[in-house]
Amino acid sequence: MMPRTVILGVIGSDAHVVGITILDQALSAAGFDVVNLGVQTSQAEFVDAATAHDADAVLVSSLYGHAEQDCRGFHEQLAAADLDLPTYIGGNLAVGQDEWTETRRRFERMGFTRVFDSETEPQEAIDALRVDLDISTTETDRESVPAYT
Ligand code: B12
Repeated sequence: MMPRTVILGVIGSDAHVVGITILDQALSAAGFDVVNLGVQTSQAEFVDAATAHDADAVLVSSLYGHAEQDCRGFHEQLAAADLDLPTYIGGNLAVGQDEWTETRRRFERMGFTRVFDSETEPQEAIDALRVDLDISTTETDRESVPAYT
């Protein structure tokens, strides 16, 4: 099986690095090729890296509360670059007192394939990638996350 390449980074002016460091380690240990763009990554940098590395998925992190602004137009940029791949976003995405369900829906409407909250364990993202990228595992592993419809 060819290793799958995932682009990982913290979008916008956000400088919170601990979350993506942990995700990078967990994804690498699980066999993914991780291109870690680090903190304060622009939309264009995500798009360019996904193109350059022929990426299988893009994982966006945002902790500081400006995820919605920072991601506006992101999926249009991906489409303009002819990139059709799963996009995940995670971290601290809620604005004010928003319900999580509402927050998740908002980011799904923006085009993200999956939306994760700040309680997310790296294994959840790994399980989701295995489903979305059709990476075969045992049936038991597959049951831990629902297929995206
Ligand atoms: C440490 C910290 C800082 C440090 C960051 C140091 C560094 N270089 O990383 C410093 C002091 C610099 C900082 C600054 C600021 N911070 Co700060 N910070 C934190 C704090 C205390 C911990 C973050 C952390 O490292 N957590 C540990 C890691 C392991 O967890 P994590 O980041 O949540 O990541 C996990 C999950 O979220 C998830 N995940 C994250 N991304 C993704 C992506 C995908 C695709 C998936 C699947 C999962 C996933 O998986 C990760 C691993 O389990 C949090 C509060 C908190 N307890 O979360 C506030 C917090 C994130 N900060 C906050 C704020 C407001 C700021 C500042 C704006 C403060 C200011 N006014 O200056 C600045 C922003 C500066 C900037 N440009 O980014 C707020 C954000 C509020 C919001 N989102 O609504 C928080 C929540 C504190 C609060 N309660 O108010 N901060």
